[in-house]
Amino acid sequence: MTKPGCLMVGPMSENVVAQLNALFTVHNFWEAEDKPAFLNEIAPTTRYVITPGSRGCSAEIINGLPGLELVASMGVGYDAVDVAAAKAANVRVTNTPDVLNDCVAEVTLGLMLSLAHRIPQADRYVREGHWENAKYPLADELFGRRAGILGLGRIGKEIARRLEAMRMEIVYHGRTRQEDQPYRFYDNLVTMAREVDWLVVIAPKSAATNNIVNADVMDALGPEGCLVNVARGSLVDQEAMIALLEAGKLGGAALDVFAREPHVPQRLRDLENVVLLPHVGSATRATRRRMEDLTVANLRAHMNGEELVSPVA
Ligand code: NAP
Ligand code: 8YV
Repeated sequence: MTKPGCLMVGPMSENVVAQLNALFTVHNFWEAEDKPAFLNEIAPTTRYVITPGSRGCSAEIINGLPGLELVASMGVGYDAVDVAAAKAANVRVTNTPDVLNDCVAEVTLGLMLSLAHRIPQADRYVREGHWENAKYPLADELFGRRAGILGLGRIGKEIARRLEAMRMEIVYHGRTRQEDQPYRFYDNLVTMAREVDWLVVIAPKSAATNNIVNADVMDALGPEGCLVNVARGSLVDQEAMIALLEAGKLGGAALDVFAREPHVPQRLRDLENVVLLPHVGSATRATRRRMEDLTVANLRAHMNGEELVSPVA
């Protein structure tokens, strides 16, 4: 029996490719020079798309493959998949929730400890030999501070647990109060920002969250306040953030995500009161393996006529 076609939008790991080759005829989209012609050519036999979350799946791909049944996206955030186009074409979409919660929460804690204790700068201080001449300046700590979580979802809750272990006070903002949560709820983000020391952003990218952390929110966080973004760059007004950090009106920022990745503006890279990571929230071998396997498990389930493991709503 001939294997159905699966379009791979961007390069994926050997583990994924090996599993896909056993099930499908795999088509590498990123290598095609004439993409519309390529889609045309593979359309008659292609029922599946697999994609790294960062690349997603455009309406052009979805509409260019009339036999498409499922888009399996690797990542919990599926903002790069045109879900409206998929829905209109009766194409299912899956993502990879939960399997990365602990990893992203750990990285968030690492970012916060790094910014408070100035760990990257202190490391540089030793490497560059400055310790021989003078003591390193005093830093700050998480203990006793209040953290406001914007987006107390699957990952937000794991971050909260870890910050509790740091003996921080936790509060949160979202569209709805979660009665089963022990933390104080704020229905207004500016009010929460005014009353916390740290604002941790971990809500999905959407039209509603675009620049949700605007100049007013960051002003309210203030010169002693620290911003942490592990969600998507689009949730923070990056220009306003840089201006406030430069002016000392925002205390610091710890960032895993940016407005135009992988571009990070020079003005941001020049600042001392920031810690910058190249979008590595889920980038460990074990977590990526779990994400990969879940992505393929969804394809396999659909092929076998079973329930999808993790469909998006
Ligand atoms: P989740 O379980 O769906 O939680 C999202 C939270 O955001 C919910 O508590 C939700 O609460 C809140 N939210 C949604 N829309 C909102 C709005 N308009 N205003 C305020 N709050 C809103 O998602 P998750 O699995 O924790 O993942 C969250 C996001 O993290 C992903 O979408 C992804 O973009 C990002 N992420 C980044 C990395 C990385 O590598 N840096 C890794 C994984 C995930 P309400 O429904 O009450 O509003
Ligand atoms: C990855 C992520 O960068 O899951 C997400 O939403 O942002 C990260 O885990 C990426 O999506 C992996 O393809």
